[in-house]
Order: sequence, then structure tokens, then C-alpha cells
Amino acid sequence: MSGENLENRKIIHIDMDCFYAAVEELDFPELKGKPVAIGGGRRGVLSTANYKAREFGVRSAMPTKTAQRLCPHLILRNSRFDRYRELSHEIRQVFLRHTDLIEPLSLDEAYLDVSKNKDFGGSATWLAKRIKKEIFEKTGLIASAGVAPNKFLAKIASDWQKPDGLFTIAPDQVAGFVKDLDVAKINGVGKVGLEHLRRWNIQTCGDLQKWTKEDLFKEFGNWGASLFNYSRGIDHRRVSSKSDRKSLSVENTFFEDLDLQDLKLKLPEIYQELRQRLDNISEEKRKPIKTIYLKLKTFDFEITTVDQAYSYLANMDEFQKLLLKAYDRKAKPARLLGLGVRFEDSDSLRTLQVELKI
Ligand code: TTP
Ligand code: MG
Repeated sequence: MSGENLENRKIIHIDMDCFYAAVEELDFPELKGKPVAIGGGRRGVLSTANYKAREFGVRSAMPTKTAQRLCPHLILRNSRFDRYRELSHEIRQVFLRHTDLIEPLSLDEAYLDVSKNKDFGGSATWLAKRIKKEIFEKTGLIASAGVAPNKFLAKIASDWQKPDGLFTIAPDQVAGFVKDLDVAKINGVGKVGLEHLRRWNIQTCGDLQKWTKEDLFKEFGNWGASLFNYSRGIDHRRVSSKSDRKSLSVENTFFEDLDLQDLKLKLPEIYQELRQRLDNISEEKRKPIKTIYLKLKTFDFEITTVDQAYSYLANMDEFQKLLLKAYDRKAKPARLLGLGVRFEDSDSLRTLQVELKI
């Protein structure tokens, strides 16, 4: 991409606080204030623990037995991936309101490039604050956010004030921030790498900066080049979202199961959001619409989807008709309503362009 300025970007890194454990507390409020860990892993180790359990020294990847010794009252729960995916999807929907440049790293973590977002006078910090608020309102879960000019720093920033953190490293603060930054915080510095650095008495990025690029390469190989950049707070990696999107939808999971009357009342809000999100797609990523669709998930998790051919976003009445049709199929209260459009796929697009050329 020509003309792209990689030095002047605004990147937000979002990482949910003790994600799996927080979901457990959300769905079972009686767990609040008690030490909770998620087990059920293959090797008898914990996936994560809530902050109460962490006070006892309980950590991710710790053998369950060790955790129980440290914290005898620890409440152990099994993983529930379907539920994590559902909430992760809800969180993604919040991101999409603000940018379409999203790179998810896992169910609970993503980079957002918000350089083009002009809300809050272009303040990415205020935008991050808004995103945290919207995530909480939509899911009841708490996120930590980091704001910085690149991915490397944004990820460190989101961890800086966890939990419920919001930390910004502005461009003019980068040099000061990295000077005292422990090299252990650098992406990809594992146990072995850290020992190697410590052997040279390298504690901080400031220490690393004293090395020439050549010397770093001689001592650390290709990794040395990354270290040279990271230690100066430089990182040119792009936020890479999948651009070959096949559909776009807005889905809402409700706190209570809704009957047809209530679903009709929810529809306009979801429709407006879909409209907004379509408008937000940048020019170069826009594709023709093939169908509009509506999705319902019943209270007992049956999914039904109704499609209708349309080459544009039809008006709300059309979606109302789809709602009646979908609801009729199951005739049961629903826990989720989604509206969406499917795009022409790139292959048929290519054919279309070829035909036009002739
Ligand atoms: P993390 O974001 O690393 O951890 P976390 O969200 O539990 O806690 P926090 O971010 O507040 O420090 O991982 C996200 C989820 O991934 C976590 O909830 C459970 C899962 N996970 C594992 O299954 N095994 C692991 O070793 C780690 C680190 C996480
Ligand atoms: Mg997390």
C-alpha cells in the first residue's frame, strides 16, 4: 500500500481480564469474591484464575494440585468454549462499530487500528475508554486496553495497569517509556532468550540500545534485528484483518429469551447498527451485496437462518418479514437475533469484471 504512514498510527490492544474465569463469575454470580480457577485442561493444568485466586499465587498453566495447595478453598470449574466463543463474538461486534481493521489474537485479545477513526477529536485514548465501556455494557465483562503507535507497545500497554486498565503511550512518550522497559516484556522473549540477554547484563531496552545492529546480529542472529527495533519502540507490523469478508452481520444475545413481539421491538436497533457498519466499510474493501439474512438462536440453542436475494441493504420491513418466517419455523423464544448481508464472493466478482471488460 503506497502512502501509508506506519509511524503515525493509532493502535489499540484489547485484552479481557481473566477471561474464562470472568465468564464463570458472570454466569454464576454466586462465585463473585471467591477464588475461582478454570481447569479441565488436558495436562491437569489451569487455563486461568480470577484475581482473588491470584492473590494466593494461583496462575495460568499451573498444575491443579499446586494451585489447590496454595489456595485450599479454590473453586475449580471446567472450560465452556461455546460460551467463550459467543462472548468473544459479542466483543468483536463492539470493535466493528469503531473500525474494520481488527486482528484477533485469541478469543479474548485483539489489535485494532483506529488511525482513521475521527471520534473524540481523533483521541484513541478516549475511544479505547468508550470501547471498554461498550464491552462492559454489552457483555458485563471487563477489558484492559493499551493505546500506542504500534502493536508492540500497545500490547505492553494493555498489560500495564491490569485489571480494568487503560494505558496510553503517546508518540512523544515512546523514547522515555522504552528506556527503562524490562527486556522480559519484549514480544517473543522466552526463558532461553531472557537468559541469553541477562548473560550480557542486558536488563532494559535502554541497555539494548547501546548495542549496534551488527553486534546484535552477531550475538542473537536474526532476532537481533527485531531487538534493535523493539528496544527503540519501533514496530512496523500491520494490523492485518481478513479482507475477503464473505458476510457482515450484527448479532445480539439477550439477557432473557424473547418472544416474537419482543424480537420485533429489538429489530430496529440491530438494523441501524448493521446499516452503520456497512457505511463504515472503507471504499477499497466494499463488495456488492448478494443476499440479506436473519438468524435466530432459540433458547435451547437451535439455529435457523433465512436468506433473501437482494443487491443492497433492504429496508426494515423486509427484515420484519424474514423475522416472521424464521420465528414460524421453530415457534420458540429466542436468545439471539442477528441481521446480516452476504457479499458476492471474490471469484464471481472477478468473472463479473472480466465480462465487463469485454
Ligand atoms: P490471557 O489473556 O493470557 O489471560 P486471562 O485473560 O485469563 O487473564 P489476564 O489477561 O487478566 O491476565 O488468556 C486468555 C484466556 O486464554 C484465559 O482466560 C484462559 C486461556 N488460557 C489458557 O487456556 N492457558 C494459558 O496458559 C493461558 C495464559 C490462557
Ligand atoms: Mg486476558
